[in-house]
Amino acid sequence: DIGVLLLRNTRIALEVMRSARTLHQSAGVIGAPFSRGQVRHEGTAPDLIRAAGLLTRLREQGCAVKDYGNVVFEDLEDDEPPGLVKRVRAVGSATRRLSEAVQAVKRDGHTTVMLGGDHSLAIGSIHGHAAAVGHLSVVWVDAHADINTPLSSYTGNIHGQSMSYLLHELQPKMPALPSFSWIRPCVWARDLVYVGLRDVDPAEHYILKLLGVKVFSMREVDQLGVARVMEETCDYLTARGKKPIHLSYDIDAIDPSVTPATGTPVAGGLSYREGVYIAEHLGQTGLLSAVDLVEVNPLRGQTEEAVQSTVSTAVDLLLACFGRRRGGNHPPEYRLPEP
Ligand SMILES: [Mn+2]
Repeated sequence: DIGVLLLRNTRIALEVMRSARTLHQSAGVIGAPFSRGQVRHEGTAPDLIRAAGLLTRLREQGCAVKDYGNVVFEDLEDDEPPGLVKRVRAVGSATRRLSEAVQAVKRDGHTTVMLGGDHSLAIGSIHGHAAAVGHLSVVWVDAHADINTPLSSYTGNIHGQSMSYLLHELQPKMPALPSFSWIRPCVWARDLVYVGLRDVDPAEHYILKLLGVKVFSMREVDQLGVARVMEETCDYLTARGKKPIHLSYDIDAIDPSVTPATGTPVAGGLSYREGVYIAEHLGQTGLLSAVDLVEVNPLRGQTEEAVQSTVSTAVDLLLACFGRRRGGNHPPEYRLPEP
């Protein structure tokens, strides 16, 4: 009867949760509603991703979850007019606050889940992660390389420059920006892998070649298949020792037919299945220490369905990072009920 079924299912859920605790899976979730240099207030991506059940579903699959809420950013309305870099003070301040928030989550022992917001936030997220744990590997899944320097950028958009602030090798090419003086570069080019690129500026291509950065563009995904791309990614990153992995996942890496509600969609992206595979694979390494899920932008969805599809894909990517398998999961101590 229904009562027995409910009891049994509750017991299964408890067993799943217990088994996950023995795996020490725990997520510390931070919302960062900040995009294009501005604090966002209504119907933001972090709130939509939570409303789509991210926390509940992580707990149901056995992951301990602590929600740290949204970072409170300074609303710098009187930012300097755009020059070399757009809204430089606002972004400098926001990324600094996020770096501090990420450090606090890492001190509590969780895998950080940062819900953006735009990809400039990775400056703060990666900086804070490295400040807390030291030497990192970075897997940057994106249609774009986001590695322009402030001087090579055509647009002045900081969300297209994030990696340049973080890479040791690029520091001689970086102008001094007052609001960014707190940042210490913390990633070496050999510890960075890109997956999914298909819209790379000439200066970015030059930088990637100059520094010898490992890149699996959509061409390599087509050529090798996503399984081999991820195998090679992890072999490359762990060849000189196992370091914590920072996954910076831009939703625009996925094809815009699946995730249309994003600021800079580019045709020819990862399928839903390839996108999930990447998250599953990195989740299985046991090294995943921080995840950014950025560039979900409800304002850019043409329809309610477009926003829903984008948000639910973001949730599925995060569930895959924390152990969800498409072939199913069960706790190791599960036993079939006896008649
Ligand atoms: Mn990006």
